Amino acid sequence: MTLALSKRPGMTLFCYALCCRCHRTRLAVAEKNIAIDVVDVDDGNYPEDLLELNPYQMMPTLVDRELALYDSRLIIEYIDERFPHPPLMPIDPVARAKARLMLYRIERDWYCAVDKLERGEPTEVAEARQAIGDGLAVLAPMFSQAPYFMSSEFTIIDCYLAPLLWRLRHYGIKLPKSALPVLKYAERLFARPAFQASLSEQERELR
Ligand SMILES: N[C@@H](CCC(=O)N[C@@H](CS)C(=O)NCC(=O)O)C(=O)O
Repeated sequence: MTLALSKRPGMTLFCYALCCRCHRTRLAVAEKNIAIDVVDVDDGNYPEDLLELNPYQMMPTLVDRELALYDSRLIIEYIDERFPHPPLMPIDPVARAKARLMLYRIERDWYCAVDKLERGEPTEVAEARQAIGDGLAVLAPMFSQAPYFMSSEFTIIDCYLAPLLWRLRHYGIKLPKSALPVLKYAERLFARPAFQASLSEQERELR
């Protein structure tokens, strides 16, 4: 007998093992170092009541007692507000707006390209590979200005970038030599204990 979701004692995050939006959510949770049950629902292995709680049947989905939350961005923002330390969002309103704009751009330009890499026609796949590679190369100088993306501390933007960078080789994206700062930045992210803790077994095997 499975436990009804709303009766689960703590928080549960339902994820796919290889989805990069699930990965960014697992990473935010790992950075907060909170006790949370992460459940893989690959192969349509959803608990029945999850289907009732999430009309879109998309992962990730977070269940925290009576709250069922879907959409990785909403989940990450909720986790950041419920567990404020260490903060993932800047405090100042202008800096927060800039961070949100950057998240919007990463989602629109790169995560949507990842969707095409995973499910698109061959021409779309080639275009998506090119878009991510060129985009990272253009931004390369920004990755050497601070240990994290434009910040001395790890932020929500790093949560979004890390899953993409972990998958570059898997997606066949080669960066030019001029993008070396991006690769160095990626190694700094991958070395974080929280990043290592965020990886599913299948993700670990991607590299
Ligand atoms: N905007 C949503 C999109 C989530 C999404 O597209 N999830 C995919 C996996 S990457 C999904 O669950 N697709 C339905 C399915 O595979 O059954 C988010 O950021 O969480």
